[in-house]
Amino acid sequence: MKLYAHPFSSYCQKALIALYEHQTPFEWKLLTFGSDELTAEHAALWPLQRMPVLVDGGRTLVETSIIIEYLDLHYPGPVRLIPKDPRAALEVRMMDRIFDHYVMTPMQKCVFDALRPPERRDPHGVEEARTLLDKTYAWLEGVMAGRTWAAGTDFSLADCAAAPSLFYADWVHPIPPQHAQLRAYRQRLLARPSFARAVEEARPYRAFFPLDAPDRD
Ligand SMILES: N[C@@H](CCC(=O)N[C@@H](CS)C(=O)NCC(=O)O)C(=O)O
Repeated sequence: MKLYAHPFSSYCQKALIALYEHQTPFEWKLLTFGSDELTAEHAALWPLQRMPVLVDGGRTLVETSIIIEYLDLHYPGPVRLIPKDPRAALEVRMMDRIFDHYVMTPMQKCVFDALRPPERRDPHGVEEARTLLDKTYAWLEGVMAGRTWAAGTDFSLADCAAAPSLFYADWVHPIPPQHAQLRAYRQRLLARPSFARAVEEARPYRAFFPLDAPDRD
């Protein structure tokens, strides 16, 4: 299997966590500035040019949630990321969607806005993104009060989505101290070996973060 990805990308980390949890070997196709040949391969595989893309033999997979479903189905490892019980799987998929749409998306809005030239920034959109993060943090605080992992007692697809989204969201819009449950969950994610490995692999790229990367984590 080949993974077209970059270690500092939040969605790439989501897929990497699954690969590391499953202990699935794969070949890195590192998409960096100047990797013109790989960039062209990536664009040919996925014209929308979003990362990551997984290639397994003749099959091309895009969208991290689907990539992780595919890995769980075809390369199951010691940890099952989608529960066998369809009712439990529904909760996992719901939490995965919530982290992607309501944490990852507003977090990316703040980051990508900071990459724009000053005259092309969108302060209103960024303010909306920050308001959405506040609402999501408050909701998650209540949900995580009774849970170890995003969907309950077992680590799952939802935690693969939660880890990079909360990691970077806390950098751009800190989780307030009163949300102790959510902050503790973020710390549990950071201590999980699969995510800790992804964070370490991304550390050399922190200088590229367009907002201040805090000197922690
Ligand atoms: N829904 C997609 C999102 C992928 C995505 O947005 N990836 C970002 C990197 S974190 C990307 O490729 N951005 C490039 C761009 O927006 O042009 C997934 O789950 O894979």
